[in-house]
Amino acid sequence: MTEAQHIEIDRNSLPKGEEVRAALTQAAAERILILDGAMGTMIQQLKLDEAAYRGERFKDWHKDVRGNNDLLNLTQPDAIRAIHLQYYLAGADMVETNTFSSTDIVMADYGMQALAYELNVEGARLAREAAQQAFDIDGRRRFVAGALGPLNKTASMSTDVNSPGHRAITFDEIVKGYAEQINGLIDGGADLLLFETITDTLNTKAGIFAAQRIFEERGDELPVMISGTITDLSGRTLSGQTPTAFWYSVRHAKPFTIGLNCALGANAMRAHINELSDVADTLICAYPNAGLPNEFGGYDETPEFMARQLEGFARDGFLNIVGGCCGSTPDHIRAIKEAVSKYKPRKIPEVPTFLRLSGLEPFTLTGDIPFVNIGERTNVTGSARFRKLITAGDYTAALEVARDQVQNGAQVIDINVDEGLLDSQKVMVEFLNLLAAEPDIARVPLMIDSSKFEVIEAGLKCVQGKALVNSISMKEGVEKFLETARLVRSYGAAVVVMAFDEQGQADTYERKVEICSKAYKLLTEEVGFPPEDIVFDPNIFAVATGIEEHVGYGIAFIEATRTIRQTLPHAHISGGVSNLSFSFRGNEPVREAMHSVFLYHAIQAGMDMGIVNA
Ligand code: THG
Repeated sequence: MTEAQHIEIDRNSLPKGEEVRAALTQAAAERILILDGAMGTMIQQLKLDEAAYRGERFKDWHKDVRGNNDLLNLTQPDAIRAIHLQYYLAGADMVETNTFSSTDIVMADYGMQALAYELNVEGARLAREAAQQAFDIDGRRRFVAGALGPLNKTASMSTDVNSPGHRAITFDEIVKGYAEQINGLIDGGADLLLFETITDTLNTKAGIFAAQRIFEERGDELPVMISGTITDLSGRTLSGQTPTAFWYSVRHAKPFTIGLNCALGANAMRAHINELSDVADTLICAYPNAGLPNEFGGYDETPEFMARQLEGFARDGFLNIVGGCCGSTPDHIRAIKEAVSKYKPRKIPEVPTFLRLSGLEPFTLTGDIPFVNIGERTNVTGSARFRKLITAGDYTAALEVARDQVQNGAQVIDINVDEGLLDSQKVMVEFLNLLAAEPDIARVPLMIDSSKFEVIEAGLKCVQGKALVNSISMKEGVEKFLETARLVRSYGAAVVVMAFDEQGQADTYERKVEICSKAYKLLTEEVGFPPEDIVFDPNIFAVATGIEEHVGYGIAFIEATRTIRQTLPHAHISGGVSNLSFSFRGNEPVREAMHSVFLYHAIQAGMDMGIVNA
């Protein structure tokens, strides 16, 4: 039989997330935990031929399957279980399931997309069985980490050199693929999930999105480990992020560990683990390769050598969980365990509560930064030039507008393509995908701006960094507000909240403060939104319009800013500064003078961000 098989699941017997988390947290407080070594290296040593990969069930399969290591969960289960057992007995507290490529997305290479769920169930079951065998031998509890690999397609990079905006896969397709994989892993008895060898952070953000949805559906949240890959000596991920930028992008998953694996040996990985160890307020997990590949594609670091390097990590306090990737074997794991066992595990540092955003590089709004310049020019409603370029489809020149702003000191850029004559959702996606291919622009975090939440959501599905959403509000009621805020959080973004409710935009001091206070309470208490990720916009309106009621608008904003900063801890204040001088359009010197005076007072009152002409 070659079709996907029906699988019986006894859900009551599956691990419970809360119990696993408590047990792991306690163990990790006592010692450095040990992860297993490479599965691929061990499989290679078995020298299995095409017939062995196929087994009886796939003997007539229409494609070659040698090299499809995950298929061995079905065709050579005893061999896979035996490898897991070897690692457990070598000292691993935790092994990774043999499911690195078990999504419909990757399995399509073999025409085996229909097997994805089954591969994961069986992969997790084999590791579970090995954990039981190990327990029967020595009475020690072992854990099963459901391994989710990086995929063979990427959501944030183009595979077509002639078309930098092209994408071979969408965020939604990745969510679907990982969701099926996660359900399989959990049904097979995985204790936790491990996103590993991450080359594209956006793929993993889709994976996190899928995991959260499944945890909610199943009513049980498993610990999640996240392990990126620094591809080479550039010190960046394949998709171009620095380690800290990567951490900021995935921190919303509240991962049990963050760390790195693969690509580099321990020596070359050291500085990057050190960086994560300093910034991450969660456990650190490192599992490097046994050195860099030699000319035959093999790995040369001996167990003793690798163990000595990793001992240095432990001595310097970088480690909570350690293991090996390509080239490592049970002997390596035994030596690593022995080497790190004399050291205390890393203590999770207290990190200050700052707004932390990222593009390819991190942006941290520390107390040393008085004001964040958000570039206003990549907005079709705010720049005639940008509107003309976008409507004409001249994205190359439109990208220059973005680049100019970054060069002129914009620390974030606001992107808005809300134009009545355009399909703004489509344009947002096209523009962001092109922008992602420009490292000198994409290094800064993005503010995704639209009055339509569908456009914002489409934008969030294109950015690997931690973005700012501009904006949400209570103008369509509290329920809609909570719903959009939850979604923003699932995508890992921070949020601008406009002082706007069902009665309209707040124009007085009292209304501004009242609406922002209510929104703050809802976000922090109902949604669990981190207060430092909330940016209030108490509405900058045009002054000196000749209309009597507009006279107090500037002061109302400034005084509301002062009160909000004093009463709503860690929240920020932003606003569209150029709105102020709308009645002087065309008269740049007057506008600039007005903005300077306004900002002078508003910044003193606590305005710490602004959409400005950079
Ligand atoms: N709050 C939030 N988001 C916002 C605003 C806000 N987004 C849009 C806007 N307001 C902020 N952005 C701009 C951008 C440009 C101008 C004003 C606000 C502007 N442009 C010139 C003009 O129209 O005269 C430039 C004209 C041109 O070059 O064509 O003034 O308040 N959250």
